[in-house]
Amino acid sequence: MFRQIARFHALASSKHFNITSEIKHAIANKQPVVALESTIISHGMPYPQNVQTAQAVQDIVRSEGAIPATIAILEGRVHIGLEDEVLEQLGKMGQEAQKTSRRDLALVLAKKGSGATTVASTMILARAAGIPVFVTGGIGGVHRGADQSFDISADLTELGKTPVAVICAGVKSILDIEKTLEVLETQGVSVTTIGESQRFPAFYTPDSGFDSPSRIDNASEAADIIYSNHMLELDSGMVFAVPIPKEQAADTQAIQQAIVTAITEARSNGISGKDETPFLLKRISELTKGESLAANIALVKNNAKIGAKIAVELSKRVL
Ligand code: PSU
Ligand code: MN
Repeated sequence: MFRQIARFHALASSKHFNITSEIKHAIANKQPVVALESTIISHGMPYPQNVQTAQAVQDIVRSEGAIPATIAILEGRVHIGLEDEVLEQLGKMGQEAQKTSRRDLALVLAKKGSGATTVASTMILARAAGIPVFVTGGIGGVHRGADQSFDISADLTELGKTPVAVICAGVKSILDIEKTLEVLETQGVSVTTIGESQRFPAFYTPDSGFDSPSRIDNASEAADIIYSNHMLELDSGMVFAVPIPKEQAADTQAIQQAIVTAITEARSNGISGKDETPFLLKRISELTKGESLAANIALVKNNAKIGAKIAVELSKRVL
């Protein structure tokens, strides 16, 4: 008998979780639900575009027939599904909110704190709640210069051990994409580009210059792969990379230039660790006069559309 993954684990039924009744009902009835992270709201984009984008993403998920489940930690409780006021609050807090990855989860909960969840921690909490599909903008990866700094995102190791499918626009070229793909292979994470191109996308732009380990045409094939992963009880995550549509992609040269400048600034200002990704995103947006932000918003919406379709397809297969 296949493991039933679209179900609450004991943890999610505890007092530490606050799951909206709509989401609870959907999971219990094996209806499609899409998990969404909150660091992208607090640290990934400026206010008010962050809140507007989060809301638009939720609407897109609904229009495709799935239920959005945005995840964050509020006053020591895990919230799955956020009220509009809470989303607004989180968006306004911006970088004041605590960026909460795997290592931070226990601390934030124990101190009854609040925090925005990263890809890694959103995967952990989505899994506990029985949500197998998660949409975001981009995942963390191996930072450039990691041979010296050892800065490799906890997203990658989480993908190696938590069975949630992450739909993203690839990995930003502020990171070392080639090494990121290598680490994902080491972690046993299946990486698949959805669409015509064999290339793994680079977030703001559709082609990173590196081939994706595999390629499929549509959401239905993605659901087949997720289903097989669960059937085999591999317990590892999956990356589905959706290239940003060409019309919405940023100008490659302008982005490259901005990335080089932003990385140089980060180094000379001693910015590293968990502060590096938010700093780079903000500076690249400033340096490209909002062009990167526009691309970021467009790609998240595009991912939401495909991710919701995947959740709908997956719900047709018995989980
Ligand atoms: N990439 C983006 N936007 C983001 C992030 C990554 O384009 O907001 C966030 C995600 O929450 C991701 C985290 O999980 O940054 C990775 O941070 P780090 O590199 O510190 O692990
Ligand atoms: Mn890091």
